[in-house]
Amino acid sequence: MFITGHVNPDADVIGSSLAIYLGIKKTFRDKKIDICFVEPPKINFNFIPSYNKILFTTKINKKFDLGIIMECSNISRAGNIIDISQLKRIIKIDHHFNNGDKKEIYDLDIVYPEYASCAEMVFDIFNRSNKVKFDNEIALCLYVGLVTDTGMFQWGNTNQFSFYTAMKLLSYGVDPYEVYKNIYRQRSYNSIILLGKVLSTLEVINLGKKYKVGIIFATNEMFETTNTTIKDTEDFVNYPMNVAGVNVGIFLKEQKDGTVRVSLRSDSINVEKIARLWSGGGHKFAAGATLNCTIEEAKREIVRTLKSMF
Ligand SMILES: [Mn+2]
Repeated sequence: MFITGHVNPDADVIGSSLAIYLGIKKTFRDKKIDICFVEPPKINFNFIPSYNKILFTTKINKKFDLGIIMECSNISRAGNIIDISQLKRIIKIDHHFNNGDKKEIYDLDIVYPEYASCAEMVFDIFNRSNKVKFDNEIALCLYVGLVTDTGMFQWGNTNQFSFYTAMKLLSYGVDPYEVYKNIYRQRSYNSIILLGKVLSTLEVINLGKKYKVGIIFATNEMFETTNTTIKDTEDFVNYPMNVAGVNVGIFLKEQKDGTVRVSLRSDSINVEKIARLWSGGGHKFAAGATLNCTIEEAKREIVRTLKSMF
């Protein structure tokens, strides 16, 4: 059996993949499972149980009886780690809207965008199966995905089921403060200095009468002078949203190849639709795209587009 998930893996895809790995390993002891990702995550997830069982590799050549593809709105999001012809059967589990994926390649296509995280989907699947026994390790894997994908139960996707799942997971001994420390209190000194520079670029612009956009950006020069990389900017996009009245937060990152990575957040505007204008995607209130231009041009283009919409 083979498990993989999307490129640039986050805590949800890592945690829910490991929960599946552990759930199946512990239930069917003789099952051989390869859990592989095309690249390592940007932040350290060593504390997630069985994290050391993940193989990070660009290509897998073996064949498998079953492949589970986690959180890929399109199979290409797995980064070509495997060809579907190497998998006899394929299951996909995702809480994002399908993005141009062909349904017929999956034997089971489990996509429910109403779930806040893959972790909750895996919890629900195991819970309904009555076969997999939850324990502290599986619960911790899932809790990590749940807490990060809901922004610590603060984002708009958080719902009753998120809290219900959290309650159940905590009953297996998960310590929320330990998880919080392991995820949110691991910042390097340099990344805080970078944050200061990035925040000083903040600009708030009115869009019509109702909406306000807050924009920040990071240039290659900022990364160089603070000895940081894009990996150090994980949650920067959320900061503009902290300004009173701002409904759209935008973070522009200059990338090494000269393109600009745009992250969009909102609490009231469908930014996924906006990201699509530049062939990007994501969720209704959290999306991203890449623009092939300078930061200044990207900023102008985005503000112009937003102004024309509102
Ligand atoms: Mn997720």
